[in-house]
Amino acid sequence: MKQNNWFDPFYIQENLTEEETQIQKNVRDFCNKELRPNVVSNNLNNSFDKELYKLFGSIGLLGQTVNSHGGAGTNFVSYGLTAYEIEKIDSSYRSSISVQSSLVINPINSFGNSQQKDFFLPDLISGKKIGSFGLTESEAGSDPSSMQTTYKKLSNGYVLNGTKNWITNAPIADVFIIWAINENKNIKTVKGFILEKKFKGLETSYINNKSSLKISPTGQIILNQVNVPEENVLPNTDGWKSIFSCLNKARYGISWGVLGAASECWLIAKEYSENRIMFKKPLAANQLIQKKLANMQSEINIALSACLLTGRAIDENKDVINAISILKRNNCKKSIEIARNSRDMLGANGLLEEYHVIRHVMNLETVKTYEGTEDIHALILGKNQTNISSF
Ligand code: TGC
Ligand code: FAD
Repeated sequence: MKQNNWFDPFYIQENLTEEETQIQKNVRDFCNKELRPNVVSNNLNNSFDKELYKLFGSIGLLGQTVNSHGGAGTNFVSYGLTAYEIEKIDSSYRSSISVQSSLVINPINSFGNSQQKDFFLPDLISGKKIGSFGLTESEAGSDPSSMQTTYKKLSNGYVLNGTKNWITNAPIADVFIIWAINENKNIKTVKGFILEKKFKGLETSYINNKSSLKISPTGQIILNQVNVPEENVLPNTDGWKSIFSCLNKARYGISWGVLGAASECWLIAKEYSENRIMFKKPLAANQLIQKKLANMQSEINIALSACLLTGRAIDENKDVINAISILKRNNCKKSIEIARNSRDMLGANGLLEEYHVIRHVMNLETVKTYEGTEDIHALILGKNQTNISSF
């Protein structure tokens, strides 16, 4: 009988297809070669090189589940494994891929017409163009239905006004998916628009001084009387459902991704505690330390198993709306706990950037917040269980 492995007790690797295993290995090799060497200095300098998008595109990491316009056409388990490997390095890089794939390429592919797909998808999938997704506003975070960004119908298109806040890639994007409501508040429709950087009246700004997700550029999108031609409206959206369907895909990727960050922290803490001598023996010889390691091993592996089951269900076209809220909520919560405990096990050294753990702790504060906070996902699950909305 094969000996049970402490790192993979539930035989997750054996439950992957050859193609999934190969994709995971390719992404891991890419990350170690291209991302890992500079991650500490990039984080310290808030530095993101836009050219990275072309590299992501060149190995099929953008819109990877799309099987046209240059997309790799992989399944959703492979997309999850990609997020897991990338977030081992830094949540910012996973965010770059999540936003471009789930929140920009996906809505154009799902709700766009063939001209829009032919025009926008090849450049977004190859990484020649960078995308952003504008839903949140200063007064509309957990409750996006309170948004104030409006569209007004003109004879030959629309005019948009408003400000989107806390938007990943806003300062560096070429393409902006913008969600807006009718300026006539009696008409309750929300529409999606594809804007381009060159549109008159569209401006962006950086949010400076973030202590978290520092490599990822975040900012505002300011829309001042922006004229948007009819051909830039996403024609096949179904109101809020369409917006949430994009979030579902991003939340699924995040659920795998945070386990990558947690896994890194776990292994760093394990190695450190095996080598650090205190009270004349390795830290790892103490029961309290071993309990922490056991908790990390358990939470990560249980969560990974649930991610794999969910990925398989998505690939079988099943509704996974509850699974995604459970995973987004649980995996972020457990991952930040693991990162904080790892930081604690490294003592003062855990505060140093070069040990990587403190960066993951800080990043996970963002990941826990965006795409529905822990409590918002609890309320979504509560609503679905009881049929009573608390919102
Ligand atoms: P509610 O009445 O619940 O729903 C309105 C309509 O939408 C449907 N729906 C969904 N459909 C598909 N998937 C889902 N997950 C869905 N959730 C809801 C629902 O059935 C309904 O359809 P219908 O036909 O009955 O009209 O709407 P609500 O206003 O009560 O919603 C409340 C709530 C809390 C669920 C929602 O507003 C929410 O999820 N808030 C969290 C906001 C959020 O996640 N924002 C994310 C912004 S993007 C971002 O953060 C990107 S970070 C990316 C990165 O850098 O990685
Ligand atoms: P709030 O909604 O003000 O919530 C504050 C607190 O109140 C939270 O703890 C929340 O759980 C709690 N709360 C809220 N409502 C309730 C309730 N009914 N009951 C109990 N507790 C409640 N958005 C985009 O559209 N596109 C992006 O690309 C994007 N990128 C982001 C990148 C970063 C780095 C960050 C930090 C955010 C990003 N966001 C983006 C925005 C993100 O989705 C929002 O921050 C998130 O939805 C939470 O909204 P908020 O910050 O306004 O918090």
